[in-house]
Amino acid sequence: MALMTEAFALGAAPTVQPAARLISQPVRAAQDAPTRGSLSNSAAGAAAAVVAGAMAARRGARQANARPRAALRSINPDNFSGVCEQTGVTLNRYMIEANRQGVVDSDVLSVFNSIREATKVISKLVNTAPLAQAELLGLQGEVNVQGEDQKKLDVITNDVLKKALKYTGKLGTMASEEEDEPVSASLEGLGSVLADTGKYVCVFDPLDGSSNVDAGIAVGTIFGIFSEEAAGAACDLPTNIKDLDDDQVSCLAATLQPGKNLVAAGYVLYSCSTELVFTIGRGVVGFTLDNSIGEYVLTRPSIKIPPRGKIYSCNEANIDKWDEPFQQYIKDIQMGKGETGDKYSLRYIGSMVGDVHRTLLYGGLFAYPADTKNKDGKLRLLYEAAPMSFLLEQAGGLATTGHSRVMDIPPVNVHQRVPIVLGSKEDVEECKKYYEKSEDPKLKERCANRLKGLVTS
Ligand code: AHM
Ligand code: MG
Repeated sequence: MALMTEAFALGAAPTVQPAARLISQPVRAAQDAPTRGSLSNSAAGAAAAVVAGAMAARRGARQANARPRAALRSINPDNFSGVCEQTGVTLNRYMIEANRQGVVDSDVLSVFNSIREATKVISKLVNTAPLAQAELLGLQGEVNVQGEDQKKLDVITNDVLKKALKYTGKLGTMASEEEDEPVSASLEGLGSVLADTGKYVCVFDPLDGSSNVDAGIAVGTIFGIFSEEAAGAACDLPTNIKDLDDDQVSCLAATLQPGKNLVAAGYVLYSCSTELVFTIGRGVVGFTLDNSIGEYVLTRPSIKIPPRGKIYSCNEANIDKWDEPFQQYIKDIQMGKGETGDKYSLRYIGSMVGDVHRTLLYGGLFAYPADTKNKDGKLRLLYEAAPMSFLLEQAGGLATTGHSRVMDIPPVNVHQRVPIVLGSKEDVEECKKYYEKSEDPKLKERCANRLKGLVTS
């Protein structure tokens, strides 16, 4: 659930929806830009220089600690020496081993420590919300930029995660579904702790699926970690950002990265048990929170999604509004007319984390496609679709918009939406064929534009 009162857009396409109130001038200026990326005029050149300067200053301060990225290597818990027979492999132990093997640096280790502690608190809050009643349940009274009601737990969990991440001292920037714009450490009171040390960008949705939370139904936290260094090369700058101040510019440049730049990503599912599932680019692992010792314990050392499933998961109430290829695909697998000849079953919670978790373990497909009302679907690229796509790919699955790999799409807006179809490799490939056959020129154009960094809604 998002709380923002406005999207923080960069260089939108001519057809972009107007959305400017709070951040006003800088954002409007950026939205007025006809396209992004080319930096051909002098204003753009000056803006680029500002960005480059801000980024370089941050990078320069960190140069001494820079370490080369480790060679690909999987972490095998069977090789850990001296694992406690009582606790098994805790998350802390696992990450320390990953650090020893050079798979993650100590900064990522610190960020994971924060996520671990914050999500334990969120798990407790979600579990005890019915007992706390008015303190934790119900609406906060605000409406976000998408016109959605803000839940009390959205606000509280965002705060828990944000503070935990800030105090690591290892993040330069963070972006949350619950914030209007990326939060640079130096823009807020805690800045002095972070400003000179941060080299990672954390994106997160603290309480995804929160419309379910008052009913005690599964919800989750989604997170992704980018390296700020990678932004310099990959972040295509807008043509008109001269009105942004240096911190804002630096934040945006560091935050708007495609999913393929992710260093780590994962989710925590708050359900019958609390499950932390993540990737650090070496496959996918799953931990379960053992409340008796207050630790995440390794329960799934290597998660691989089955290559085929028999379940599809999407809000079928929208079927008449979906893009035609997705409508046809679903109709076919419902009736056993797909490649396998099996009739697929529908399972849908309406909490992405819960639906993706089941898809990951049982196989099949989860989707939130575009529809006539939401031309880019509902789910957010940066902190929902991209982290989940990284995770699914690392588990042997696929994630696509129907047309392109989600991980390849360059975000131009922190809260940009994207259609998504993810799951078992063969199921997603089958679905993709329906899109490839489509002759709809508008659909093709929308899909192609996304890859070029042009958003249409
Ligand atoms: P939220 O971030 O505001 O909670 O919205 C995201 C959620 C996803 O968890 C879920 O997949 C989707 O919204 C469900 O939407 P719908 O109710 O339209 O099916
Ligand atoms: Mg969400």
